[in-house]
Amino acid sequence: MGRLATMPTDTLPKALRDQIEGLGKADIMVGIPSFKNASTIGYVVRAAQAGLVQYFPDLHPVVVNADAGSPDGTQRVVVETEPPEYIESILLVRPRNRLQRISLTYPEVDGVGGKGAALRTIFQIARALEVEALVVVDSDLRSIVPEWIELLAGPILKGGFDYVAPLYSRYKYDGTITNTVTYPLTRALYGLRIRQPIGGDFGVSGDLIRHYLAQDDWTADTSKFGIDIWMTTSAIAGGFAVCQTRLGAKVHDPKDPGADLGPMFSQVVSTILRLTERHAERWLEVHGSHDIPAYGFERMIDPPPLQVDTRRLLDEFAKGRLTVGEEWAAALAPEQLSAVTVLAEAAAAAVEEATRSDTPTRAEDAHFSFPDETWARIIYDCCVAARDQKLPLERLVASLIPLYFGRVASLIIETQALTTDQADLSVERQARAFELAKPYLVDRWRAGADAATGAAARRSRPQAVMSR
Ligand SMILES: Nc1nc2c(ncn2[C@@H]2O[C@H](COP(=O)(O)OP(=O)(O)OP(=O)(O)O)[C@@H](O)[C@H]2O)c(=O)[nH]1
Ligand SMILES: [Mg+2]
Repeated sequence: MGRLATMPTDTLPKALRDQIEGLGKADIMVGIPSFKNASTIGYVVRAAQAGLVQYFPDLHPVVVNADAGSPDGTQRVVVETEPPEYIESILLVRPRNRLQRISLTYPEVDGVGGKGAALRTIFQIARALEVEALVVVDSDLRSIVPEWIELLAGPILKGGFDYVAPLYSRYKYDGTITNTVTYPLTRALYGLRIRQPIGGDFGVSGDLIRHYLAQDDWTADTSKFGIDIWMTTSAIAGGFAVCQTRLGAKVHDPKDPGADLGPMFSQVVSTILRLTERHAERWLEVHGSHDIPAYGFERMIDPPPLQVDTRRLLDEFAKGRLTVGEEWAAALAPEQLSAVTVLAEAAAAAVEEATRSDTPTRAEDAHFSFPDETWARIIYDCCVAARDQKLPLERLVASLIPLYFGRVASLIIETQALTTDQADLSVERQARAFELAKPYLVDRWRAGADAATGAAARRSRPQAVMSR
């Protein structure tokens, strides 16, 4: 395999490179990042194998699991899952090439491990094997079926697309980081209505993989959960052809935003703010938004419900006044700061009502509403504050978490009696609010940039005088 010697896989450890060399060539790859997913990954591997065998019997397929070194036997499950021959026998398909499958422990990137580090290894392997299409799927999926592989790779292999984002129905309280930040912000900034920019299940072309590996903006957050928004934004900013594919319902390990999603929010939002600054030239001139091509049959499936502790969300928001009030004052424009102060008071009152011993009111029934426009402007204030380095990015984003909790609580209160489809209308309404408020962002962005240039000019003036 002399071919591989020239491939830039050199940041991979030698043992890994040997393993990759043993794989030879591949046209299509499914990459599965994992961390303690022993109970669910076997099903994902079987579905991926079945999809490759059934829909791409003429290609050279490979399945790669990049695991964090999970102590629960995740990797053992992967290598012990029924082999491709089993799939061939149950599907009655005779593929032209034998499917290969490996599970490896991925190396950290600059000392940081996480989903993004796992995906970086997956990209490196995909590049070394010169695959035409890479499909990435999460290892905690319950609703994946073999067809997902076709739906995610088809637009690349048959339609000439480079990036395929998932389109699925998620329970109305699932995907709250997507619904409140990444969807409306990506849509308003770049003008593309990508409904699930951090869904976790993607198709990527060989060209885009090479582009990813050539970027020089990898950070610790990208090595963790910042990876999904980094992939989507880098594809858009790089001018790659992006589409969506209809996968049905997303069912996976449930997460309660108030309890589980703080760190993920920080990693995702730090990344999107950083990229907003980096790609300002790509979005400053964009007005409005448009749909992007969607692929696949529309199915009607209802995802199962998810329990969320609304009282806790309101409480965390109210407590933000004490814990991060100073950061709010530094990051937010005066109108947003006073709106937030009033809202946090209301949240505190709702929590008190909900904990009363005599006639408690459920937190879901509280009169509490966090307006779309206030939320959109808060996010825009944070974009500007991050660019101006008003605070270290970590502190800025940490102070946004209680506000996100307040915003999510408001959406839950508003949509509790609605179906998932109906609740989606609130997310669409909010996305339009982001578009309508975009001139506010552009004005602040340009004014700040002028001020920065002016300040730089003023700083350099005395020198000019001296040198004269
Ligand atoms: N390799 C690796 N994979 C990870 C790590 N943490 C999470 N993952 C994988 O990343 C995927 C997504 O993680 P989840 O915890 O399901 O994230 P989620 O909150 O469901 O995110 P969404 O599905 O985007 O809503 C899963 O396949 C995890 O196994 C990690 O530290 N290392
Ligand atoms: Mg998940």
